[in-house]
Amino acid sequence: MTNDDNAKSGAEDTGGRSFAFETGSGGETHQRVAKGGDHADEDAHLTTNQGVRISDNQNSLKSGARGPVLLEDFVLREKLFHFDHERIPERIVHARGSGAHGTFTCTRAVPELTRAAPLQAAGKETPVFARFSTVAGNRGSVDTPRDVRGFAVKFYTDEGNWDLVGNNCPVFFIQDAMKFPDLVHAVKMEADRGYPQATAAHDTFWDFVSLMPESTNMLLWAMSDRTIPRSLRMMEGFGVHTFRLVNAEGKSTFCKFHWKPVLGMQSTVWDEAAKLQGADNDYHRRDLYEAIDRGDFPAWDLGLQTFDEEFAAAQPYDVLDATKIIPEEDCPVQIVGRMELNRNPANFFAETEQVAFCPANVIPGIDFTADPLLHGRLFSYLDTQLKRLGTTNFHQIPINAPRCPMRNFQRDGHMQMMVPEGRANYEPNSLAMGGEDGGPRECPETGYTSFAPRDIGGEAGDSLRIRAELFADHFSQARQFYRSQTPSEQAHIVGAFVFELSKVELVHIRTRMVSRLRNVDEDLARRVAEGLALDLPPAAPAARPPIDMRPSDALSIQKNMRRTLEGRVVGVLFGENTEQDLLDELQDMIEDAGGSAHFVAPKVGLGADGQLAGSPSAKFDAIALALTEEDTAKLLKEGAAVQFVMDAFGHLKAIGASAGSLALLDKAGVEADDGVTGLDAAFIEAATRRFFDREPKVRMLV
Ligand code: HDD
Repeated sequence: MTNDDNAKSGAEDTGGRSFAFETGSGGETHQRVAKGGDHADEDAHLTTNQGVRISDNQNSLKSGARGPVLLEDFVLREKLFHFDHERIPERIVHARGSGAHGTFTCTRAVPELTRAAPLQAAGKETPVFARFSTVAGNRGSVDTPRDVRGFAVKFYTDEGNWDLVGNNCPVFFIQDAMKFPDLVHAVKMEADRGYPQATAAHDTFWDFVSLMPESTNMLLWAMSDRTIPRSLRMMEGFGVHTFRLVNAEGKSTFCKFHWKPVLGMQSTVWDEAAKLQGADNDYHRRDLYEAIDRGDFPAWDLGLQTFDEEFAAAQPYDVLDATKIIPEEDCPVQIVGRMELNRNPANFFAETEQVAFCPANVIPGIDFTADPLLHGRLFSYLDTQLKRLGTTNFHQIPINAPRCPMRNFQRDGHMQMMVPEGRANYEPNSLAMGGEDGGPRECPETGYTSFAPRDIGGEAGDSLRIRAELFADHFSQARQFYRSQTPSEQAHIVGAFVFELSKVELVHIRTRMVSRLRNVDEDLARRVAEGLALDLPPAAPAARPPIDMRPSDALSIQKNMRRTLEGRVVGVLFGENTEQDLLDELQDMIEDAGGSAHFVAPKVGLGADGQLAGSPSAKFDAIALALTEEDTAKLLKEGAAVQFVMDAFGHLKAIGASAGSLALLDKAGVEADDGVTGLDAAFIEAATRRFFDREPKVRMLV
């Protein structure tokens, strides 16, 4: 056998896709991109990392056709060496995430509040990269567990990178960074058994939080529908902490950051989220990617809640306490800009995995307050990148590199990519006087200066391991949150507590948690206890008795939902005998209303986007049954078809049905209501919403 024969026996030639490296266009980030090869192109040859052309990518070098592999095979050794080291440590929290590039456009300049570059002029555009994540699960875990979602945005501003590293809930579990490692240990899989994955529903989490009354407000958020979003595109984001805006005159204003989704907020119901987990591990990642891919760019408005010290001092909570919100009714959110995500990452690892966020990345015009949780974060995020990305030079990775000039005297370190010229690697120096490049100098007028007066909570004082007095009110806002929800949302919160605490094996933990809930709301505690078949325990002692705050409509998802088909998907089930005209008509109606149609059939070859068994209705916002009587008769014997309809009804979705499909509705136990329509305009109208009043028919609510 000749070498040529050998090559042929290894693999078919698939067109020679090879990877040549070139400097990306624009050059600002020195991004290196791989592109497909073309044999005609000189650069298209497969090479080693040393640039040596590879003649055979199928066979290792052997001593004879049946002999051992030779150690001298540098092509094989280099390939395996690189492969063996492809994985880097995952993030200790927020390991599973999805990201996208986009643009932030200022819609209302606020120079009176801040000198931050992106907010100086209406119309000003700033490139961004956003990453959304679950918190507890590992990198390979699923997208739809009940979990808080990370909402991190890197603004590549003219004055440096500004990272707004927030969540989709505006409060946090703990008040002091000292407790973060304990919280994370408790929520992740249990130390001895290595499970459960990606869920808080287990003993150690509830043990910890039931012993930490400060977590109560966040627990209410976590047990609400906020943590089972329908789409990453349909959730709010929050900077959580009180930050400080500083204007050009040095005047400071306190600020909370909000992201409001243009598509409106939308969540799933719990059974739907659980079924999505089985249907598609990548449900949110795919949804984000596909939306951007088809040009349906997700967008959020950036809002500011701004206030002064007088306002802060007048509130019954401490604005430095990250377990508290500032109700929007007391301090309105002013919209100052819009973020649109309009470009998928070209490479998941290079961008979404290697992006490194850090709350300490601020720019002139943005500063910190003395929130003790924030201060721990200012250390932790920089520190973790050394472990994860392996070098202090991680800021040179294209996704992390600023897009404005970056010059200093920091030098060397692992994976140094820059080649600074000359002798100037210290300052002050007078090398310029000798005709050499002396390097950059500090800029007192335009450089970052920390806000000087250390006011609220930041007064210098004795060194004490202590918290401010109002931090001890653990329940007033949890109560406000519960009482601000619709009855259906309250039932979901009760259901979530019952579900999670039912997974807790140690009964004393369940009991302790319910005793805390009595401080929040007696109705909530009683219903959870009933759902657990637990005798109502006495209320836990409260460090500070809760007060009754005014309910806030802004805290409810259902009160703020947008009735629209935009960004929503309708699942259309059809069969062998369905007229193409009907499908075309449905598609037009759905698309005219801003939605998209996903066609499902028992056999994919019928022209469907998905096969029935792999396309449960949990994946869609509404379903249309475009079946003839003959098709329906066959599908009555198909469990997946019956489940398709039963779940859509149970998940409170609109169901549009052709006359021929009615037998399937009956078999699935569908009862007539406003959400069950024909395949007409009424269906399109119904598809813009969920039918929460249907819920008592399909679920035993405690
Ligand atoms: Fe954190 C990652 C959000 C408290 C320490 N955090 C991380 C990410 C988000 C948040 C969105 C993922 C960023 C990405 O996509 O890469 N974290 C929050 C919010 C908090 C918070 C909103 C409370 C208001 N975090 C917090 C504390 C500490 C950390 C108190 C430690 C003292 N967080 C980290 C970390 C991570 C992280 C361990 C893991 C990976 C990373 O930073 O880059 O350093």
